[in-house]
Amino acid sequence: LQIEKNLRTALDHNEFTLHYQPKQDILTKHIVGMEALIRWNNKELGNVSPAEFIPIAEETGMINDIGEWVLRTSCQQNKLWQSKNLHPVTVSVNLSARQFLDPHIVETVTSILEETQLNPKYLELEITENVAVHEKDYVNKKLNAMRQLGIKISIDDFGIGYSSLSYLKDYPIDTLKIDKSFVDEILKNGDSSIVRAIIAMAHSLHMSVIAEGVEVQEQLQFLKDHKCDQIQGYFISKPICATEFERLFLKA
Ligand code: G
Ligand code: G
Ligand code: NA
Ligand code: MN
Repeated sequence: LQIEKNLRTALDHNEFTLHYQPKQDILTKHIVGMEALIRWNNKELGNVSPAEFIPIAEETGMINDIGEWVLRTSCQQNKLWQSKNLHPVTVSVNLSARQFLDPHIVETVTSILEETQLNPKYLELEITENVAVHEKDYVNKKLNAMRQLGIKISIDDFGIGYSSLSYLKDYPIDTLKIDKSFVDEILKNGDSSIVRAIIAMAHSLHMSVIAEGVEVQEQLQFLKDHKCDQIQGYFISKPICATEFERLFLKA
């Protein structure tokens, strides 16, 4: 309740910031993207994890305004870096199911792209499998409208959702993001069959595949041996503020 009350005024009080976590091409080792992750510091509550307040924002509907702020801020930041002639990368933004299902989401993304002048190819939306369980024609229409804008779509936390796999070949999806729980299993000897299966499936569906939660060299090597395209995780970097991201990953 205390969280909900303070969350209502958090946008007006500028209490949110974004952190960015790099995504690395596994072969070239170049940083090719970053995931924007929201952070909240409140005077009364201190730092509150998004794992705690995002579900509340979803239940109360506040996620629409907060999510719009995340989208605008990450597009602005990415455009700013590109204007400074830094190496261009894609920014990935988490979109909760409620945001995806909002009837105005395509217009919102369109106007933010216009407003910030970010080339759409440098924006990716990460949606979860739970979106796929909604009415198929509606989801497909929306994904196609997003694709038409020129942005990319990835499926976050892939493999742990409740949806069937049948949507994968019909929906216009660019990337599968292997859930951390499967990446963890690489270290438990002989239990990496799911990771291998997801990589093979992504490639046979002409999608790219990224592994999240990569923490050690052994996982990276396994993913490289099995032709995973990109990695994200503490092994490369934890999520960091914009200033640090620019200094560490975008400067030559
Ligand atoms: O960054 P961290 O690991 O603390 O994030 C915890 C959870 O919050 C993750 O599931 C992440 O996807 C989610 N999250 C972080 N930022 C955003 C955001 O901007 N929008 C949404 N919908 N979820 C976010
Ligand atoms: O649900 P989603 O995949 O968006 O969650 C992203 C969250 O995972 C972020 O909060 C980020 O802080 C966390 N994260 C990113 N890389 C790692 C990692 O290598 N190990 C662990 N434990 N968490 C990670
Ligand atoms: Na994510
Ligand atoms: Mn995830």
